[in-house]
Amino acid sequence: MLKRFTAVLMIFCLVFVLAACGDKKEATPSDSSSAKELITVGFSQVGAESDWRTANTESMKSTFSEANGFELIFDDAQQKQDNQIAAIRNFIQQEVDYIVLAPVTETGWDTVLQEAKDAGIPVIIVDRMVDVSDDSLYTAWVGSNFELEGKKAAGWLDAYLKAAGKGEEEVNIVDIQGTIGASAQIGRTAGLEAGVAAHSNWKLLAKVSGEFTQAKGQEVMESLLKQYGDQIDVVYCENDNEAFGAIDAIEAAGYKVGSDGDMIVMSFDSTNAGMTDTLSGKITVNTECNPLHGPRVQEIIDTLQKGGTVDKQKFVDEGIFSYDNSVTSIKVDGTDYPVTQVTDEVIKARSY
Ligand code: GYE
Repeated sequence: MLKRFTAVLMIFCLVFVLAACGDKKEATPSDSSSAKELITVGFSQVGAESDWRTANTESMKSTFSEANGFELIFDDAQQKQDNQIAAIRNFIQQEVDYIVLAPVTETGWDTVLQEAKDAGIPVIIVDRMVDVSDDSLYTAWVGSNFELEGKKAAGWLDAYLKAAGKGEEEVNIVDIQGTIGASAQIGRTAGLEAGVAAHSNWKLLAKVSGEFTQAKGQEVMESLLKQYGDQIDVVYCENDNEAFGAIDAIEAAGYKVGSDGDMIVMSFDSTNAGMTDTLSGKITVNTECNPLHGPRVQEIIDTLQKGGTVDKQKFVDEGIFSYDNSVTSIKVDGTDYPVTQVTDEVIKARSY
């Protein structure tokens, strides 16, 4: 009996010693096994075309840091889908734990996302959407309601013109669109077009892509001014950087922007620089698009890690900011949205 007890005790001690060794091993910071515990995320970013994009990249990089338990493999696709497809294939080869994709345009993803699915790697889509034949090719999407953004902007224009006593006047609009085929372009253009369709006195003179960049926004505006000159009343820019370029072109041509000028500029994103131009009145209205998606994507990954289920699609809440207070609220599809007048405090309270 005593013999048996001694044997059990010895086994118990041995297990204890081994367990202690195991603990010690895990606690050693220099041990390479601790690096393996990082969750590897491959992120294919569109590019660096705008202030919004820079803020988005920063949000992703600061969230998916080693300190937070991640190893981030970041790829800048320079606005080219082919580069994004190559990056995803590379992530698959590296056997990352998750693929995060901010797609440049909506279509053309079926094949490569099928490859990721076959490799068993969950794909999270962020910002713009993908248009795929099979929804199971991605796990979740988080981003903005771009069509709602466009409808809000058109709703603001309607209320603004009415408040200025110009509700019945003929209004000539030019649309400097984003990258054609990107969700942000599709939704914002659609929102404006719905507004034009609902107003017999609104005329869309032209719609041309400014590729979401300042340089292209300026170039496009220069040619629109050559073609239409002072017939233009409203310049609808589908992001802040296009608005910066358009404003430069308008001023260089000798026109004044703003509600007391020759034409008003409408914009999207509400980045810090965009809000500064809204405060000065160069941009009359700025519809917000929030780029801080890092923590939102992390929440999805955290839930998946715990074996939980996530929303297939999640929209972000966003505001609308104006230079003056002639419009304080707008109604879109039966819902009221407040319009906030930009002040120094409003800008200071924001982080991008
Ligand atoms: O509005 C623009 C950027 O997809 C929401 O892309 C994003 C858009 C954003 O280049 O500035």
